[in-house]
Amino acid sequence: MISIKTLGQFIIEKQADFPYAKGELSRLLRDIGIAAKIVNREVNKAGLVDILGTNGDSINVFGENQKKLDVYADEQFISALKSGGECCFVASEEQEEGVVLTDAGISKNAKYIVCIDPLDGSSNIEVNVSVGTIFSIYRRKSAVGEDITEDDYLQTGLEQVAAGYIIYGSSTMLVYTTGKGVNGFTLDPSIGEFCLSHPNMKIPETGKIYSINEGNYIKFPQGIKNYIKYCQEEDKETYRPYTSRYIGSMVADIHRNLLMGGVFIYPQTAAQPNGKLRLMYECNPISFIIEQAGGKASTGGERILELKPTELHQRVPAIIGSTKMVDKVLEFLN
Ligand code: P6P
Repeated sequence: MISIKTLGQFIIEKQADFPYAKGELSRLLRDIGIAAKIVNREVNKAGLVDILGTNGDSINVFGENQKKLDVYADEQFISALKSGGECCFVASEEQEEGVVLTDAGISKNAKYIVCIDPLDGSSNIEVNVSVGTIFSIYRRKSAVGEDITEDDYLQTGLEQVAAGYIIYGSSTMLVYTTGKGVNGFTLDPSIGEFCLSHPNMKIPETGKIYSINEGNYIKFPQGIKNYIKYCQEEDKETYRPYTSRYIGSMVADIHRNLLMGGVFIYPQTAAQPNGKLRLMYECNPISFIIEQAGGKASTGGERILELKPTELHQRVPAIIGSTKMVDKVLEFLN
């Protein structure tokens, strides 16, 4: 008889890892899990109901047409965090400014900050390709009752209390870390619970998959061009040529590389000197997870988790994955 361990049971069990924990982080993770199940329900039937297409003429902070599911996912996560009462401030890709929740009464004593990309890769929804949610959790610096300041939500990735992603794919999984390893849970729709399916996830120290949008090849720094050529050379000893796999949905590319080994690269270009991916709710949480799984995450110049953020929606170049593959990319860059 296989024993099922639900996300809720696991969170409570692991609460013992934090001697001073009073359950707030456990409840916060539970709230995120609830919103994930609601978003999953809509993502899974996106083709069936009028929830595709853009949300009227509303655009997000980057001038991109917000798809209805982007807006829906944003609303669901913020609503779950507000009603859960453990989060005092949410920074979302879909919101130009952060959302203060302490005015919502029950959250006035909340001590956690959440940075979230509610539905990353949403342009893939209409073609039925996996999309994801990425979240990062910090402890507020200011005292309960004080106003939320930039110091609360512009913290380095090293200060994350927890981070995770949900991948809405052939199955829906929630993968998260609290700094004591990485664990993956698969949603069992028949009981509506995320069940532990991938305990203590570790990324292979090397691999044979490189993930990069080679359509941008001519704009890449020379070191990245040289690395791509390196991946394509014949060399039995290092299992080259590698396989190129790029979905265009960060959570899906990262999840595959976490399981099989590989390196995901979104470098800077002349047009995008800081790359495309956002630090606070894409690269920091993913880097925390990958480092906790034994991998590496660099901008090409420095460790992503050590970056001191200056803006909520700032972008950073990203080289994330199996340690030996990231090191090889850094060799070509430096
Ligand atoms: P490109 C999706 O829009 C996203 O933010 C990530 O999920 C993904 O890795 C990247 O952008 C894809 O960008 O420029 O290759 O289409």
